[in-house]
Amino acid sequence: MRFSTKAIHVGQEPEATTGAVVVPIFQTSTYAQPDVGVHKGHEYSRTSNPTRDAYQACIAALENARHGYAFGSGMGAISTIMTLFKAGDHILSSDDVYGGTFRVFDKVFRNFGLDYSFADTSDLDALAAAIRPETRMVWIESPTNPMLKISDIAAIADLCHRKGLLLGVDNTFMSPYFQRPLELGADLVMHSSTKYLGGHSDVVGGVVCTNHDQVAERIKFSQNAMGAVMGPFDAWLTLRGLKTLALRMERHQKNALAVARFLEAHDDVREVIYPGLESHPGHALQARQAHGFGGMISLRLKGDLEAARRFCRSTKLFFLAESLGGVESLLEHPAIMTHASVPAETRAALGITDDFVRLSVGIEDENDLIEDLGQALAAMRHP
Ligand code: P1T
Repeated sequence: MRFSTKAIHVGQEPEATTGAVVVPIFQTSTYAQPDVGVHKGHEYSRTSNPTRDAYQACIAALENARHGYAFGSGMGAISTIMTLFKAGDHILSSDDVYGGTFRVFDKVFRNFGLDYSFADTSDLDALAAAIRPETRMVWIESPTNPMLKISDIAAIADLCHRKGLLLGVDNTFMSPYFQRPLELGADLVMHSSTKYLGGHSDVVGGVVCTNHDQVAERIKFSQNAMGAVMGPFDAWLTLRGLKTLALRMERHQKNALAVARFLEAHDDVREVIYPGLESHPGHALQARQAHGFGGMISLRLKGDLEAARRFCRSTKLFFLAESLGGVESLLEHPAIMTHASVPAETRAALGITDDFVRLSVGIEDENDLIEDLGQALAAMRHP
């Protein structure tokens, strides 16, 4: 079965008792048992739920994984992955990751004795030099949030496996439609399903997929033991989102390329960062390892913080909001919003400056989006 067919059929047989073609929302916490210790496949919804099972089967199939586990948020998924490790273990992470990812590593799991360091994983030598004897996992985003740096997933997987390390990839920005890290050798793939998988900005969730049976056993155990599970209605919404993932991703990308070209030619924009532009340093690598470039664009404006604020509050179709990957276009100011928990010096070193803005390009008409950005740039220049 191919991608778009899997998205609509895997885990989604007509319901056994009624023939309903849509997987029902099994909004139940528990299941009546015919006898003590005898059950019909489900005992308690933290452990398993039929709606969540259907979604997990589908997303695992889309990532070409044997196992998928759904969580109440992307952070819940990442936190559960951390239970694979013990005090003294070291995790080497991309330096440019979502602010909340940095925060949970730095402010939560360090307190439990896990150690973290951060490197530019788009530079294989820098990554190799940062591996320590205690390193157990390399954790990357590619493209990174928000600088959209591209890391060579297959080369990193190779390096990790030679050294006995796991490679985990946060694939949120690509979705499995454009990039399937397990096929490139990664051991774990994770998503904030709040973004492209759900796709409609109406549900928060996270997911972990793997083909590594021992890792899967432990994630499944921790999913139940820690309990950061996705609820049935949220699983249903996300499964519904998956059905149109392929169509939406194509449109996100088409719109993003049009918007990126418009911004690249605009006098009030200093720099446009979009992996689909030939000017992006990771363009060729992205073209090789992925099936597309996605819908996220970062840009540097010609102006200071006040100018960036004026730009951000002047768009009408692009809502000023955190998050990404929904049908509606969003924009945000990473230094003040999504990456405020990253220390100021680190932000400066990464290039998350006051003039830096991130766009999540939605699936509206590209001409309306371009007009909206054009009028906001005019409002920025002429307050
Ligand atoms: O928000 P949540 O579902 O818990 O997922 C966290 C997360 C993990 N990984 C990446 C790459 C992410 O972008 C996110 C969430 N990001 C935003 C809310 C944002 O605006 O960047």
